[in-house]
Amino acid sequence: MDSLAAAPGTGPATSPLPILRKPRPAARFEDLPADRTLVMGILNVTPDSFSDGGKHATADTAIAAGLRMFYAGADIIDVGGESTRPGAEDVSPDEEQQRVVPVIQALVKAGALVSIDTTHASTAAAAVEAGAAIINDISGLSIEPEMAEFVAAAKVPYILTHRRGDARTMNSLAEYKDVAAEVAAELAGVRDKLYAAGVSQDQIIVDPGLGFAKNDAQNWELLQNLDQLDGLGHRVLVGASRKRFLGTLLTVAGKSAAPEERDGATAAITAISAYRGAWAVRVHNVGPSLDAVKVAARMAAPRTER
Ligand code: PMM
Repeated sequence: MDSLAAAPGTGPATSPLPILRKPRPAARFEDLPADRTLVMGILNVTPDSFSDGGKHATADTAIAAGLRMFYAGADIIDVGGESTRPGAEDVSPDEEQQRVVPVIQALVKAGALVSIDTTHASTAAAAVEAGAAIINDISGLSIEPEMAEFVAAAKVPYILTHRRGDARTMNSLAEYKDVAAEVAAELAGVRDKLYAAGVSQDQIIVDPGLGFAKNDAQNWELLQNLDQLDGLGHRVLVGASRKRFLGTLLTVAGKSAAPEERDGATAAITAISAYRGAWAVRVHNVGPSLDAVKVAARMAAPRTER
């Protein structure tokens, strides 16, 4: 099975599962490096995600892909079972859990730190039970407000992403006078709901939600004004990877670049975000972003004597 060949140093292919390394102690959020920007690898276990849809439709291929990212150096693997692209169909929490739980269990067993990309509190709970250490909710509590109580009780970090509307309506809600100020203010509003539920300040990671109810120009404006998000006083995550505005930027002969052709531009955004002090970036192709983080860290280091 080709997933076995993919993970380096895994020994002979005697097991039907791609997990051949010894289980490692569970990775902990507190042990993540604090001296550089982190790289979160995206693992969509869905038949229809916009940039890698269908590639990881089964648990085995998803586990192999997650292990490849982990062994390549990804700090966090973000596992999602529901497509977030505009117009995507809803997936029931049951089906979502069937997709993600075996994948999370296998990655955690291998020693990876896993986040769960979900808008459903029951899926967040099942994922945490399976070993996930971070909840990544792109709905910003808007689909299931009870997520706030779960996050408070579970005491796990929560990624609060800015979005207006849902996958069906968000494109029509991209109207702002000052996109960075409004995104920061709307995030602060949801953050206050998290506080009211008992979530602590350092549990919250904020994300501008590039592409979620933002047009191309608004995405760039947000990236130019990331410091407005810093002002909220939380860690900041940037998720630009392979998004449409990069395809538009790289248009050749009137043809937008395909998602897999956007990894160079993604790594450039990683370098800039890292240089500006982002806590993490969320990317499909982890290798170039890991290099970009190293470049940014070196650039930011104090000048050495000649
Ligand atoms: N983007 C997508 C999905 N999940 N989560 C966070 N925190 N931030 C994002 O920008 C984000 C996300 C959509 O992209 P994908 O379908 O390629 O995962």
